[in-house]
Amino acid sequence: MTIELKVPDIGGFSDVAVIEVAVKVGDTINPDDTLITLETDKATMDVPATAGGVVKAVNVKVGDKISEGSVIVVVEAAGQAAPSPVAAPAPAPAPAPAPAPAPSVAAPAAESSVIEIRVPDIGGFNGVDVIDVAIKAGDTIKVDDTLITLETDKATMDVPSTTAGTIKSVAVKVGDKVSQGDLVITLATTSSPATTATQATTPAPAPQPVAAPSPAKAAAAPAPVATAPSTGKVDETGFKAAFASPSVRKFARELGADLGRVKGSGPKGRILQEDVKTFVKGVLTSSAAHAPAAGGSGVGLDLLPWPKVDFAKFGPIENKPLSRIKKLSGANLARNWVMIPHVTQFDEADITEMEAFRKQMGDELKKQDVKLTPLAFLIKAVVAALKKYPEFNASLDGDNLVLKQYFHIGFAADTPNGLVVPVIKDADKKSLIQLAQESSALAAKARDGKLLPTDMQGGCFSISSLGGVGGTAFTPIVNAPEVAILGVSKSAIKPVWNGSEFAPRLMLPLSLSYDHRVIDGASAARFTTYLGQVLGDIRRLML
Ligand code: CAO
Repeated sequence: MTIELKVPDIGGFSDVAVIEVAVKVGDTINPDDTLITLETDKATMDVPATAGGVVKAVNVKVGDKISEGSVIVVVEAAGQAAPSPVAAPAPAPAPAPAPAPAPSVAAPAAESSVIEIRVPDIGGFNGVDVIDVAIKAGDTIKVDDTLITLETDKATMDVPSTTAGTIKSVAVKVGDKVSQGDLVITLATTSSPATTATQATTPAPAPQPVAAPSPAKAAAAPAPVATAPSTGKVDETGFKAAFASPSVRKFARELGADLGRVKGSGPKGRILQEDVKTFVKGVLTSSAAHAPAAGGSGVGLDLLPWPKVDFAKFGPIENKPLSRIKKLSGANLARNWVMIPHVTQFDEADITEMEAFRKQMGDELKKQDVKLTPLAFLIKAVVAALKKYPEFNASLDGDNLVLKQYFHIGFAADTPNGLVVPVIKDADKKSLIQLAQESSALAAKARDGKLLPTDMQGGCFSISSLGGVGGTAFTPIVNAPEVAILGVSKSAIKPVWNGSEFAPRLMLPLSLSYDHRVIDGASAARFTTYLGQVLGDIRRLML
């Protein structure tokens, strides 16, 4: 059904100037989205849509003079709502309406054969970026076809369709931020009404993470430093006095931009949306070059621009764009590397007896289909060390240290999609066998790309074990907002002096990187020494 959205009663004004047009043909709009901004000699006012749908025609342009009843846009309406044909004026900026709580299920719309597919449970994340929209209105899709791809700061995940059919409308676009329950598409189903009714009450499957970034990336909670630098404190007086339309004010509020500091390029110096974007970009660029240290200690950095070299001048080259995951994890690794003053403490643990016990138990446990690797012992030993040295189980929050009383241990897992860091929750309450079972189940889930965001949340401390691969030592990057990470390399038999002779012992190399703002070198040495004692004599774990 097509609907004309017209200029509503605008307080008796006629021939009012259109100063902004916020929509274009092909846009999918929701009720309350701003269509145009009008300006009288007294005020500017946004005219919001009262109906959602796809914009088929835009009948006004900037500079037009319009009055009550003029047609603004023609939309192809989505869903069953019979909208008022007249848009309502919004002379003052209104806060964005909170998204209506909606179940993460496909709910039937007006006709039993048209359903809505909404964002399912995405692990408690809100305002998640839409980075890809794989479908468009008119497409025919099958169950499990990817609709959109979302990206949190921990993972990207595809949202699949729960139902087959033909897409009537798409409610999201790249760059949107969505939360559980937000509408993704409306769909004319190809299933029978009976099937559709069943599907309508079936929860949509949780989105599948495509991959998550390296351990330095997958943090337990948002890092103490915002991912995007703040645009500064908003001066309310300056904000109110700024010459800008309500929609631009709302846009600036959403971005936290101080309108009083934005230079307007519109008629009579009016601030346009583009001006706000330029202002925010400027702040972000300068913030990146003067990045404050995590925790707000305010250390500034003046970085030289990246060298530009024409490599082709020196020999043949091939350009290969970085993958999205590499770009994402790279940004986080760079932040953690630059903002955290890292020190790495190296040590060795004598695991001769531990390995003998593991092998002995391993043969017994194999019958129960449990594979006992050194990782389970490492998790146990790390929990014991975190209990003894609580500042390692902490996060910086400004000038405060948040000490955690729970023991969730992350471990880096190498997968075809990249590195992910699943987290074993309440590791202190689990036996060696349970830790072995859970770590191998999580590693298998990671390799199959089936980890959920919740599987990667809440970590207190990370272990990065390259023991199964090789190497003698490395310097892992702390997984902010954690304050330390244990790197483990391949164990090797070495001659160790026992007071009277050299004895062959199996030595496990440990590389503990830590945030020197929180942890002193002596504490780190005590931590790895204690780890060595525990791994050297695992009976200590029972003390
Ligand atoms: N020294 C010697 N051998 C070791 C070892 C060590 N430190 N750690 C594991 N091994 C052995 C295991 O005993 C196993 O041997 P068997 O097959 O003969 O029993 C073999 O290496 C392979 O172990 P695994 O890798 O399957 O199991 P795991 O529990 O040790 O590790 C996991 C699981 C998920 C951590 C691992 O598979 C992995 O992905 N590691 C890579 C992590 C990574 O890339 N880190 C770098 C991140 S950058 O900081």
